[in-house]
Amino acid sequence: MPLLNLKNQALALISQTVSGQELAQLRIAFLGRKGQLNQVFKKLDKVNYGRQFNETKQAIESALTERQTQLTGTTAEWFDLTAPGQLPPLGHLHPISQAIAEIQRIFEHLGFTRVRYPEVDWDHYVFEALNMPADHPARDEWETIFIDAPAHPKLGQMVLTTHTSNGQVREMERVKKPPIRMLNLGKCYRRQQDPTHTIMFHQFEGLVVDKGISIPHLKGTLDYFGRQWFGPKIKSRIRPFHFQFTEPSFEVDFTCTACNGRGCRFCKSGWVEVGGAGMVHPKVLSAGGIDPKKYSGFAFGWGVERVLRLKPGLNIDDIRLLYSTNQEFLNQF
Ligand code: FA5
Repeated sequence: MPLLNLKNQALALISQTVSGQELAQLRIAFLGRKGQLNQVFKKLDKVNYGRQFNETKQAIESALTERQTQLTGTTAEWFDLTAPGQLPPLGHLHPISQAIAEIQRIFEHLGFTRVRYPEVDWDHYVFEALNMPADHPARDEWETIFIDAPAHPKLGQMVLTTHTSNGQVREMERVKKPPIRMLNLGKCYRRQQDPTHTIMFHQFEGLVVDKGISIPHLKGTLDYFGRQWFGPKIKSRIRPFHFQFTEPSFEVDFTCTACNGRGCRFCKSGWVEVGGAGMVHPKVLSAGGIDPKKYSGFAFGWGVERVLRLKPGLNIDDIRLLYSTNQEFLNQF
């Protein structure tokens, strides 16, 4: 009976407390070494009341803990000064910006100089000087977006650049005398939209003009880029094609990194195309003021999104994701 009375008394007092301090005092008063529980227990027969003693102690302890939670909302008031702080979320460069920096680094190793030419350029640099005179059917392929502005008397209408090849004649005019080793990397625009095409995309254009430049120089550059970008096992091939501004012209393929060239759902044939290339057409050299009898050159133009989607381990099915605000996708880079 004395233990039961003590328990009831303690629980009643605990339920009336209004602060943590009062609770702490009650804890000492009832459960402390010289507290009431021990005092009462001293006078009792230890063998018969042992179990009841433990039950009383536990009941008072849990009443104290429960009241503590009610009063403060936490079981313990403490603040860990050593806990690491919460970092604010950090952003990073967009995957295309990262790709551009890496492509630039690779070509700088070969002595190429990065240049930038206008995104909105005259018809002359985008078509005319590249051996595509007005009304030439080859112009149809470029899905061009025209600017609604008065035409220049000599340079023609303004267009959003459909390819970075507009930099070829601009670079010849800037450098005037070869050697030229240009990397023109910039935005291009075409009226296209599907999983592998976007209205705005990026191309990187190489142009090398000097004495004695031939196709093996092009193939060597291509292979160097392939090994640096995709890895040492990559293979490349050039296939005959047609561009108005190169002769001969090629399309450039690399082995698919998803299946190592065996052929899969992603590539079908084991090869994936990254862009065009060829030996600079004599008419283009002449348009840039360079004598085609003395000099020759190669050029290539490949898609940044295209080479990025093929990077080992990425295999991006839909490049439109790159220009979405899908954080789950973008945060992976
Ligand atoms: C050209 O644009 C030529 N100017 C390339 C060239 C340069 C040939 C120098 C010879 C000498 P093409 O239209 O095939 O070629 O485009 C080249 C690459 O740009 C494509 O293979 C693809 O990788 C990329 N590309 C083209 N259109 C789009 C698009 N709408 N979205 C994303 N990438 C594109």
